[in-house]
Amino acid sequence: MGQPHQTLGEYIIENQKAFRYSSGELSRLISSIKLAAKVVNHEVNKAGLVDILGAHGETNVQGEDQQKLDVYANEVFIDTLINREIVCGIASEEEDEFITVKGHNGNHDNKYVVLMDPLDGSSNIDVNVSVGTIFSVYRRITPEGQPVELKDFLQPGNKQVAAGYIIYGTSTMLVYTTGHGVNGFTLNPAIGTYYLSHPDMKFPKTGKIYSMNEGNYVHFPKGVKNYIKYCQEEEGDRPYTSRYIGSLVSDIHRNMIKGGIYIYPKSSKVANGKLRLLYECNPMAFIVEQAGGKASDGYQRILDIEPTELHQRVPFFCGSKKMVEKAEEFMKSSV
Ligand code: P6P
Repeated sequence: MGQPHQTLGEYIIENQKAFRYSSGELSRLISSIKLAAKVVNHEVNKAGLVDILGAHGETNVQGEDQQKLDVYANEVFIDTLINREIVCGIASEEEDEFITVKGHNGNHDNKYVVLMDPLDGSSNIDVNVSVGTIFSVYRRITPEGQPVELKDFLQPGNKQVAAGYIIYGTSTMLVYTTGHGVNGFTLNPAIGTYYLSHPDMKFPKTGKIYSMNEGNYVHFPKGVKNYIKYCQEEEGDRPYTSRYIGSLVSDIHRNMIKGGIYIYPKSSKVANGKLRLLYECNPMAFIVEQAGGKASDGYQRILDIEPTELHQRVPFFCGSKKMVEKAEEFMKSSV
């Protein structure tokens, strides 16, 4: 448990021994992410003032227009991780294939792989709505000393050793877990230091906010349509409030503080949903479960899904435990 107003650096040192592989490498990894987030935050915060808005003119493996800040954030996180000699491989939403990382002496001895969405919600960049970075960390399963392989990245989410997000909002926060609860650190931009502002974050067991893109209603499966009608009925603590800003990190962060459910289901438009399992759903699911919430694909636990592809998509139901369970009831009763 952190001390009030403890800095992130102090927290990492204090909790270093709590981590299974207490060699200090994971601490150095989190510290490198903390640094990269400050650099990206600096650009995000002045995006309106410099020529860094708008599309980069290329598309990523998802076929999505790459915003300039997407590309910039991707480069900053990759360069920072490589320079810290901790990871043997990196996968990113912005990279078609995984990146093999050698140590400065040309070896492949580093123990961790990182998967990330360097700037999630990028469609919000030009309209000044908060965006985020999501990261997921695993210990490699192939022998140290050999080049990293795809199987090191295709591990189920229940094998993650750390996961977190940075939200570039009205303030910049780093929220992460190493399997011992969830803690939130807020950046003081004046001095470039993160302070423990949200110790031991807990997802409310229930809530009154539902978050999804209802513009896709006609394409949704029957179970989702029935759940939406349930949320809108005049009964008990319902109708609920609809809140959706199209930025996964922001929608889930708000719901983790206030209580709520986020749903991005499969539909007749997107057969497996839109969100990627490895660097969006798994890390958010690890965080949400560590805070007492729940995350599934409408039927099975996200963290138990055996990945088959680097950029595979899954339906995503995530948030307050009782709300996810109710949504799952509708999904199961409408097959
Ligand atoms: P839609 C952003 O592109 C993202 O991956 C998530 O951050 C967000 O929740 C979702 O897609 C928004 O998708 O189809 O509602 O615009």
